[in-house]
Amino acid sequence: LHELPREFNLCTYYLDRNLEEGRADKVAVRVGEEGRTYREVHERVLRLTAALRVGSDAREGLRPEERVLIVLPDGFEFVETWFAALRAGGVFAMVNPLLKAKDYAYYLEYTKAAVVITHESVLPEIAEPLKGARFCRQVLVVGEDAGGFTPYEDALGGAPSDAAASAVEPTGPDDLAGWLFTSGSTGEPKACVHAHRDFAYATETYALQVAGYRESDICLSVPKLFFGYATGTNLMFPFRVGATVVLFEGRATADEVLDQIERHRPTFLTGVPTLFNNVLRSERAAAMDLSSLRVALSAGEALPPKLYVDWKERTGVEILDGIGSAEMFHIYISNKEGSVVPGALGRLVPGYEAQIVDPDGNPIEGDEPGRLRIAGGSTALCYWGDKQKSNETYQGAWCTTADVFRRDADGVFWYVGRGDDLLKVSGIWVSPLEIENALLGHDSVHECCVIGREDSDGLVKAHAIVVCAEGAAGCDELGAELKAFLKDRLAPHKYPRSFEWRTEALPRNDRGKVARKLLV
Ligand code: 3SK
Repeated sequence: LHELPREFNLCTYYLDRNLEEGRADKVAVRVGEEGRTYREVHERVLRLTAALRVGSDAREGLRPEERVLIVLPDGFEFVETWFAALRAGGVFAMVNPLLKAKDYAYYLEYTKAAVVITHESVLPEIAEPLKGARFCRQVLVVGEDAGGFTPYEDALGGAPSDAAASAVEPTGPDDLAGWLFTSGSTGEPKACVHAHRDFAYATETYALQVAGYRESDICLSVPKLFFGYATGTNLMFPFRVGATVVLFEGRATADEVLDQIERHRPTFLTGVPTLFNNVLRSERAAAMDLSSLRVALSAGEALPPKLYVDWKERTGVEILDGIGSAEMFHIYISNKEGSVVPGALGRLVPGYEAQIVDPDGNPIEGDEPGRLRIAGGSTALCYWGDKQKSNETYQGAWCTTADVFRRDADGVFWYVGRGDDLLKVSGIWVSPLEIENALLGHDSVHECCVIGREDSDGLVKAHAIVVCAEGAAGCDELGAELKAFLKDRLAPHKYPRSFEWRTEALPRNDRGKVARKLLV
C-alpha cells in the first residue's frame, strides 16, 4: 500500500473520488425502484455534515473524535450518515436496529455517543434509553414520526449551505474513524477501535486484489450494513471502485434475496452459508435465472464443502470463502477465483502475515493445528475500555485470534474451530466443524451443530443437534443411519454418540452465526 497523504479522510477516499473520477451521474445506491447518483449522495452527505456540525435545539454540534451511533436499517440514510460522520471528523459506531432497550442503554453509555442517528421503527426500544443518555446532544430520526426528536430531513433542510460547514475535516490516516463491535464468547460487546488507514488498507488489499471489485459491479448483501463484513463488501469496497450498491430493509430471507436478484440483477453477492443453503433448497431458485452473478463471498462461519460444490454446480459461480474479524476490520485469509479449495479458507490476503502458535505462543512448525495470529495494516488499536483484553489480543503488530487453524504445505489454511468450541474426546482434540461437515454430506441433514456432552460415565462425547431436510424425520433409525454413514468418513472417537432432532432452524446471532452458547 502506498504511503497515505498527511491529510486523509475516508469520506474523500471512498465518496469524493467518484466525482473527481467522472462518475458523478452514475447510480451509486439503489433501494427498491429508486436510484441515487454519486452526485446526489455526495450532495446530501455535505448537508448532513453541516447539520451534524451545527447541532440542534441550541445544543453544540459534533466535534472531531466524538462518536456517532448509527442505529439504522439499510437504506440511503445509512450511507449518508456513515460518510457524514467521517467527513465531520467523527467516529462511526454501528449497531443492529432490531435490538432491545437494555442493549441500546448499554451502547449509549459505552460509546458516550454525542450524536445518535436512528429510525422511527427503532423508537419503541431506543426512545427511553435516549432520554437517559448522559452524553448525547443530538438525535436525528429518519421517518415520518420522529417521536419528539429532530426529524432527519428537517436537519438536512436547515443545514447551513456555506462550503466551510460541509468541508472535510483534515484528519490524518492515524486519526480515529470507526468502532466495530465484537460480541466475543462472554460478556458485553466491546468495540475494536480503528483508524482511517485501517479501512483503506483492507480495501486496497482484500477488496481490490482478492475479491476483485469492478466499476461495472452491482453489489447485493445478505448481512446488513451495521455488520463490518457488509460495511466493507456492500458500502466501502463498491464505492472505492465506483460500482452500484443495492440495499433493502428487513430480513434477508431466501425469498427476499431472490426478489432483489430478480429486480436488480447483481453481479456481486455477499452471503453467509445459511443463505446459500436456503437458496439452493428453494424451488423458486431452481427455476430462476441467476446468471447475472459473477462473484459470491462467504464469511462469518464455515462454508461446508458440499454447499460450495452444489452452489458452483447450480450457478457456475465460485463462492470465495474467507475469514475476517472486527479486530482486523475485514478478511485476511481467503479463497480467490480460480484457485478455490473447497472446505479450506484459502491463502493469506496480500499484505497480511500469519503464525500458528502453541498455547505458550510459540510458532508451530509443519501442518499441526494451533491458534492463529495475524498481522497486517488494518489491525485495530485496542478494545475500547478493556486494557486486559487488549493486551491479551494485540501484541505489537500481531493480533491473536481465538481460532484454531492448520496450514498445509501449499500455504492453504484449514479452519479447525474456535479454541473454546473444540472438544477433547478420549484425550484427543476433536473439531466439531469436521463432524458437522461430514453430517451435512447426508441428504437428510439440513443444518447441524455438534457440541460436547457428558455420557453416563461423565466422559465428553460428540452430541449432534440436527435439523432434518424436507421429507426426513429425526428418529432412532435415522440416528443409526447417520452413525453408519459417518463411520466411513470419521475416526471412531469422532462420530456423535447421541443425536437431538430439531424442527426449527438453529438459533443464530445477528451476524448469521449459529449461537452455540444457546445450544450447549
Ligand atoms: O466477524 C466476522 O465474521 C467478519 C467477517 C468478515 C469481515 C469482517 C468481519 C467482522
